[in-house]
Amino acid sequence: LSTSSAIDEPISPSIQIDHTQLLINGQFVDAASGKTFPTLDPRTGDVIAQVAEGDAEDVNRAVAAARKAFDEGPWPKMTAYERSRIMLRFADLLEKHTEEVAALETWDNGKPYEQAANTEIPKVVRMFRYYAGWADKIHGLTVPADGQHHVQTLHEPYGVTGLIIPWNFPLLLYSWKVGPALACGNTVVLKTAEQTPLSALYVSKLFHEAGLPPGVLNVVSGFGPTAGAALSSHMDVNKLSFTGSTATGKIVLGLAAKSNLKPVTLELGGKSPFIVCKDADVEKAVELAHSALFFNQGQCCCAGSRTFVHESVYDEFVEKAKAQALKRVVGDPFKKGIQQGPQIDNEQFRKILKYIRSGIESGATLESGGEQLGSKGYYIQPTVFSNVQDDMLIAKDEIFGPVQSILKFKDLEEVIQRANATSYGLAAGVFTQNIETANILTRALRVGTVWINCYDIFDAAIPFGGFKMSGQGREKGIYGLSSYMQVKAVVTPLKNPAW
Ligand code: TXE
Repeated sequence: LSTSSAIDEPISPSIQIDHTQLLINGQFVDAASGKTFPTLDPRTGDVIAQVAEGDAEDVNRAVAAARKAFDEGPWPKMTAYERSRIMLRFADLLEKHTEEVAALETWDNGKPYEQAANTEIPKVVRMFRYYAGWADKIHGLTVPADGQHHVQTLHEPYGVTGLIIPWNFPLLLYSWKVGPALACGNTVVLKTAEQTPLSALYVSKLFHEAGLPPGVLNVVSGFGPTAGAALSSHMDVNKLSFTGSTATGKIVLGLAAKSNLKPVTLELGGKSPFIVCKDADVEKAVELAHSALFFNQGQCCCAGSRTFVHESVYDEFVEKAKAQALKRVVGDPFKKGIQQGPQIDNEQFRKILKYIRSGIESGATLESGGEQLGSKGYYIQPTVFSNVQDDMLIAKDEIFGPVQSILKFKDLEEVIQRANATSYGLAAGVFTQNIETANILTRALRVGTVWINCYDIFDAAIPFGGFKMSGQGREKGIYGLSSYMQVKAVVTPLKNPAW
């Protein structure tokens, strides 16, 4: 395993924190209560900055600003082309500031800097360009209804949207929601995760520099039960989109129902099967199963967290998966070549170690890792379990950490039944050289995404979302766009049907 010395001496990121207040109506302001909360460096647990702590009163202020920006314009009243131009200018500015933004993301979240700078921020830029492209291409239909009427549909924005995001991909998920919401002409109140408030404030400032009018995009940092709940139950929010745990998703949906019945898009947890068939390219399957689980410290909703391997290649697979985990480079995420940084916070760190203990106690075979790495911060060794059984907690719950569980299967029917025997249904990986097998599995798996001989392909145009308790609605692509607009039917009598 990588040594812990690199972990004990964190590199100082060369960036200063400029924005820690709430962003309401185009201005950085303190919370009405004057309260702040610390945001922590996952490498050490030390305080990075004190951030304004928004609650219900601040959400009210932000929603009022977003309401005014929607009702009085100029955002929905601008031409779609003008909106698109502002989004494109923002994407250019963001691209120019990739290094600072990636540094903030790494500092606040603990993800490898190279991952943030080379993969995630470019994807955020791409997402805004993608949705900027849609802004002036949103069309209604003319409808050939029975009777003497001209019928058309208008695709209109909802109004004020409330967007609640988690900490695992702070800016990527910002782009998945803010991009389509703004492209359709909505205004936004965004509630960031309490663990990672910094990058959204920084980039939202850039958005205003790109020409975004005040009030169109408001950012409230704060906690779930206060700021998040106030946004979910607000009577003047017209649409809600939430990404986070299934438990909190249920609360948010309940608050939306009890208040004004606002529609809700939910992207929730997962326990995604990664199925390696007997005819798979084992080398490639090992490599991709490894990244499907360990990417982003295992903190992915679609992590391939149940690795099902056919009995004929099982021993070879386990041996290679173990070797791969032992090679994984863990350390200070600001260092070059680092593949894995610390977990987000003490709570997640404790939760993951508890699951590892439960795996050992329930009789799974610990092939590698299993412990904290270093003495500071929230680093965990890349951990691999084999001989995992379906009824073990590590095979049932979302661990959200660097813990791979390998299970053995005998035939297709059996693996389909076991893969589907979960309340989640976010994604699946299928590894086979046989097109028939791929087709059977693809259709049988009750999940929102199937990756065949690949994993974690996240193009802006590809829809993403869950079956069952992994969520409702879709994000990204044209499906994601439709979550942010409603359809109005317009019916006009035809005076002279003969024409
Ligand atoms: O999630 P929460 P947490 C899973 C993962 C993780 C677990 C807990 O298994 O271990 O969830 O993480 C806001 N009303 N995922 O506690 O609570 C909160 O402030 C309104 C999977 O961090 O779901 C934050 O902004 N909002 C997931 C957001 O919800 C509330 C990503 C997510 O927090 C609220 C993250 C409330 N009552 C965790 N309570 C994924 N799908 O990728 C909290 N929030």
